Amino acid sequence: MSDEQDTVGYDGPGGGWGALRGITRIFGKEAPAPEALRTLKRQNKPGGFMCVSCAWTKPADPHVFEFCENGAKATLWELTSKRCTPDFFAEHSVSELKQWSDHDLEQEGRLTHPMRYDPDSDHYVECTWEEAFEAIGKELKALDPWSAVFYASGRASLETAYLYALFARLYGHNNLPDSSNMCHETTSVGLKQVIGSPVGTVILEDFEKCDAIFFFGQNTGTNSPRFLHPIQRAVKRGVEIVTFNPVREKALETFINPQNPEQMVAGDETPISKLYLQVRAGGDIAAMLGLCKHVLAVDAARREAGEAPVLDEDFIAQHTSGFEAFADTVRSTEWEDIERESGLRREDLEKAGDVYVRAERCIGIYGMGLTQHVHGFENVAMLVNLLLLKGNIGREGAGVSPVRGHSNVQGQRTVGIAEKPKLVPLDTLSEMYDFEPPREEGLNTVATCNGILDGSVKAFIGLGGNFVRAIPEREKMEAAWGNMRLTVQIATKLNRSHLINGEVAYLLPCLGRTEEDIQESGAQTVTMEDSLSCIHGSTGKAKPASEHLRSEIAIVAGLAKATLPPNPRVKWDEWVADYSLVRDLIERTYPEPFKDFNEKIFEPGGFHRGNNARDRIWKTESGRAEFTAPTMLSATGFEDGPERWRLITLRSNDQFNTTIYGFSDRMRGIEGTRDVLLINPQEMRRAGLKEGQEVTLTSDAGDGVRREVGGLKVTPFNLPDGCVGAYYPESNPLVPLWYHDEKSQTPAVKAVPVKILT
Ligand SMILES: Nc1nc2c(c(=O)[nH]1)N[C@H]1C(S)=C(S)[C@@H](COP(=O)(O)OP(=O)(O)OC[C@H]3O[C@@H](n4cnc5c(=O)[nH]c(N)nc54)[C@H](O)[C@@H]3O)O[C@H]1N2
Ligand SMILES: Nc1nc2c(c(=O)[nH]1)N[C@H]1C(S)=C(S)[C@@H](COP(=O)(O)OP(=O)(O)OC[C@H]3O[C@@H](n4cnc5c(=O)[nH]c(N)nc54)[C@H](O)[C@@H]3O)O[C@H]1N2
Ligand SMILES: [Mo]
Repeated sequence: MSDEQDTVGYDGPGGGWGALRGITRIFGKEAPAPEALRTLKRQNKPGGFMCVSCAWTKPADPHVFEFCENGAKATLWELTSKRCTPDFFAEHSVSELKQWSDHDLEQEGRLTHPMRYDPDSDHYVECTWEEAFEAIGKELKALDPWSAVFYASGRASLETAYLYALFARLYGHNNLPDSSNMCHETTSVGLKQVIGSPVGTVILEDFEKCDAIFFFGQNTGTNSPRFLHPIQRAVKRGVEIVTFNPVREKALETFINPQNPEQMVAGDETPISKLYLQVRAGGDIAAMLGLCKHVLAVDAARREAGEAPVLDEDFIAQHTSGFEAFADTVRSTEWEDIERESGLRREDLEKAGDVYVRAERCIGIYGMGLTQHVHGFENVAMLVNLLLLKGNIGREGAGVSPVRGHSNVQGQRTVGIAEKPKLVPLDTLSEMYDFEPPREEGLNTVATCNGILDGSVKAFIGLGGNFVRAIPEREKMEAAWGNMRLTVQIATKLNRSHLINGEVAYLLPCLGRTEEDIQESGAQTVTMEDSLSCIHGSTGKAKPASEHLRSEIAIVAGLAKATLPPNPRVKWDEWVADYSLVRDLIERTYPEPFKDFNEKIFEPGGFHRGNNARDRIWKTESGRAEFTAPTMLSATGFEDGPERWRLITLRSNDQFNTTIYGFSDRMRGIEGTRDVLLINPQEMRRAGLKEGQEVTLTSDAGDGVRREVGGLKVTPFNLPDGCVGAYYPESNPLVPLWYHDEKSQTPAVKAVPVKILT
C-alpha cells in the first residue's frame, strides 16, 4: 500500500463549499442566459424537467434545489449563451478544428443551424432542414439497410427512442448500438441471466430500510451526487457502509450536504464508509469470494454451536439453483489466492464479511468498477451470489442496484433501442405497423466498430453522443471512419465525432431537454426512466438556443419520412404534433409497464415500471435465481507481468463523459491538467519514476499492435500496487477493441494492460 503523506489529495469532504464553488466557476465561464437560475429551480421536480446529467432517481419530495454540482454544470452547459453559428464554421475548417481539444470545441456553445459538410472547401456550410433530410433519405434509400448503424447516446427521451428504433426497423435493420454497450451492458446481460431482470431491483424507499450497503466501483460523489442524500440519511440511521474501490473517492469517505445550511456553516462531515477497502482493479471477484467464504465459515460455526444459521436456507432452497456447486468452489478457494488477487488482507475481508453477517437487510451497489472488465459478467454474478446467500434480493430494504449512467440510458432499452431482437416485441410491432420487422441480431458498439474497420458499415447516424471519442482503439477507428459514405450527427454541441466525416456528412442541431418544445398541439413533455426504473415527465421551459433548432423527435421523423415509403399506419406528422400520441404507441407496445402512461407521467417521484425479480419471480432459464460458481479470481483478461500495469481509466469531477467542463478534479486534488499518470509513491520509486516526469503509456495487450498515449505527468496518488490511473477519454487509444467483457462485449476499460515508457 502507498504511504499517504506523499499523496496529493483534496482533504475536504465531498459536497460542501467545494461543490458550490464548482458550480459558480461554470456560471462565470459559461455565461448562462439570465433564466438559468429559474431553470435550475425546476430541475428534477414533478412538473419540471429531469436533469440531463446522470440517471439517479428523482424523489417525490424534492429539495428546494433538487440538483447537485454536476447536474447544475450539465444544465448550465446546455443553457450557455454562447453560440456555434455558421460564421464560426466559415472561419474554421474541419481540419483546423480537429486540432482543438474536446473542451475547446464544446466551449463554442450551442449549435444553431443544420450544417452540411462541403468536401471541396473542407468547411461545414449552412443548409436547410429540407435539404438535409432529402439528401440523407436519398443516401439511405440507396444503401442496404444492414450497412447502416443508428447509434444512440443515453440522453434522448423515451418518445424519441421509441420512434428512432421504429425507424430503424421499418427501414430494415436492428443495428441499434447505444452507449449502454460501453457501460451497463454487463448488467443487462448479467442480471438478466442470474436473476431474470436486466435492471436493478432496488427502489428509493429501500434505502430507508436497509442495515448495510456494499459499494463496488461506483463513484457516487462525482457521477450521481444526489444519491449522497439518501446515503447520508442511511448513515445517520446507523446503516453500515462498506466500499470496495482502488481509489479513495472522497465522497464515499465523508460528505457535507451542500443543501443543508447548518452543515455548511459548521463544516459538519458525515463519515460515509465504515470500511473502505482499496481492492486492486479487477480484484473484486476474489474480494467477494472472500466475503462469501467468511459468511459460509461463520454459518458453519454457528450451526456447530447450535445457534441460528447465517444463510437464508428457505430462500436458497425455494428460490435459487446452483448453491452447492458455488459453495464448494468458495470453500475450496484458498485465502492466499484471495489475498493475492484482491490485494486485500484476510482480516479486512472478514471484517467486511461480519458487516454482511450482521445486517438483516443489505443492498449491493455497483458501477463501472464491476462492469467494465473482461470478466465483468462474473463480477456482477459474484455480487448476486453474495446477496442471495442471505435472501437479499426480492424483499424490502435489500437488493442489487446498478447505478446507471446517462439520464435515460435504461429507458431507451425499455422502449426498443436494442440490437438484440429477442428483447423487442417484434410481433406486436409487426401488427401495429403492418410490416415485417428484421429478425436478425444487429450490431452493438464493438461490432459496429469492426464493421466500420472492415468497410461493411457504410452509414452512421448518431442520436447524441460522441462515439469516436468514447470507443476503444481511437487511432484506428478515426482513420477508418472517413471511409463511410454517410455520417449524420444529431447534437447540441460540437464535438470531435462531428469532425471525422463520411463522404456525405450532416450536423443536425437539436433542442436540449431544458428548452421549450412547441409543436402544433402546443408545448410538449417528454419522459425518461431513471436508474431505479421510475418514469418521469420532463417539460423544458427555457427559450431555445436558436430558432432553427428542431426537437429530436422532429429530426428523427424528418429523416424517417425522407427515407421510408408511405405507410398509413405510420403517422410521423401527427406524432411530432403531439407527443402524447407517441406515449400511446409505447403503451400499446409495452402494455404492462406503461399502463395508463399519459395519466401517470407527472406522478411525484415517477411511476415504477415493475420488476419481477423484486417480487421473487425469476425469469431465468432455471426459473430460479442462479448462483454462479466463478471459474477465475481475476476480472482482467491477462496474466500479471513484471512491467505490466493495470490501467484504470477514470472520470474526473469536471466532466460528463467526453464533455470536459474544466480541469479541476476537486475531490481527488488534481488541478489544472488532465494529462496525468496516477501511481502510488512506492510504485513510482520502484519503477524509477519521478514526480512530474513526463511518460508515455503503451499497450501491453500482447497482440503486437502499437498503441500509445504520451505527455502524461507522473503524479503520486493513493492507488493499490500494480495499478495506474489516467483519464477517459484521453486514454482510449490504449484500449484494444477486442478487449471487452466476454458475454456482453462491454469494453474492459477499468484494467487495461499497459507499460510505462520514459
Ligand atoms: N459528473 C458526471 N456524472 C456522470 C458521468 C460523468 O462522466 N460525469 N457519466 C455518466 C455515465 S454515462 C456513467 S456510466 C456513470 C459512471 O459512473 P461510475 O459507475 O461511478 O463510473 P466511473 O467513474 O468510470 O468509475 C467508477 C469507480 O470505479 C472505480 N474502479 C475502477 N476499477 C475498479 C475495480 O476493478 N473494482 C472496483 N471495485 N472499483 C473500480 C473507480 O475508482 C471509480 O471510483 O456516471 C454517469 N454520471
Ligand atoms: N476509457 C473509457 N471509455 C469509456 C468509458 C470509460 O469509463 N472509460 N465510459 C463509457 C461510457 S459509460 C459511456 S456511457 C460512453 C459515453 O459515450 P457517449 O454517450 O457517446 O458520449 P457523451 O460524451 O455522453 O456525448 C456527449 C455529446 O452528446 C451531445 N449531446 C448532449 N446533450 C444532447 C442532447 O440532449 N441531444 C443530443 N442529440 N445530443 C446531445 C453533445 O453534442 C455532446 O458533445 O463512453 C464510454 N467510454
Ligand atoms: Mo455510461
